Amino acid sequence: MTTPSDEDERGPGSDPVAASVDVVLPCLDEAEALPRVLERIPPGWRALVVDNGSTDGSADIARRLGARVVHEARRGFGAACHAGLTAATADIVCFCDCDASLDPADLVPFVRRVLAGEADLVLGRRRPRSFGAWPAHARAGNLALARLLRRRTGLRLHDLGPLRAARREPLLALGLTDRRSGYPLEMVVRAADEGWRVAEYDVPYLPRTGASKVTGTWRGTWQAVRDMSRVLAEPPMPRTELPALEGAVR
Ligand SMILES: Nc1nc2c(ncn2[C@@H]2O[C@H](COP(=O)(O)OP(=O)(O)O)[C@@H](O)[C@H]2O)c(=O)[nH]1
Ligand SMILES: [Mg+2]
Repeated sequence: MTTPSDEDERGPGSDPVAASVDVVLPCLDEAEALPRVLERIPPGWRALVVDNGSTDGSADIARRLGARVVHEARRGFGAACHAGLTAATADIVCFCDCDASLDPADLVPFVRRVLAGEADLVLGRRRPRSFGAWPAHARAGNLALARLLRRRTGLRLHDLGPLRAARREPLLALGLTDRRSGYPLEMVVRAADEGWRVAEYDVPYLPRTGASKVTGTWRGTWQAVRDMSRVLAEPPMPRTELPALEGAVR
């Protein structure tokens, strides 16, 4: 597990990494946050905004700001993420929420790590910068989940954050099936079952812009708990043939 000490690796002004990178941005009514998120996409990377029937003009704003817009009729965080992954064409695919709580420029060191062949999946550990950035119940739930994940997979992660990077083809080959709130957890569980090296970087977490669709509501939280419990209850998938991997975070 790594905590970056090189602050200058961050920010859109730094060397953007010579690789093809698509950033998948699940979006449900994020008109207010979109401009701030899209202006932080590192130069040369492509933004894929996955719109799930927003009614606030998010899709038009994203298009006007130069993003490619993918439409996904089926509601759900996982449905949006997976539609983005399926539509992506780059070697590396990143994921970032579209609510301005996370900075896509923080993905630069993640991508470097994947390109260097040092990790197969890199996750951002959310570090709140202010009181209220992360509701207490969401934070506690996430910590409990990290413990359950450790028991199930051996991975010692602190968070199951939405800021991520991995290679596109192996990600698709994980065959993720959850299309709701279990998707981020299923990605990590299946990656662990396949012997992927999973790394974690600290990233600042800011109060979101606009209203929460998932953990900021009781219904969203309840659904997330149900979806994630289902993922953890699934028996491990038979491991596919992979080259020997060393240095997994276990
Ligand atoms: N496309 C799509 N995006 C969603 C859906 N639910 C949530 N999102 C997006 O997923 C991201 C995370 O949702 P958010 O409301 O911030 O969840 P929270 O961080 O748990 O409060 C945001 O960018 C949302 O717009 C959905 O059903 N479809
Ligand atoms: Mg959020």
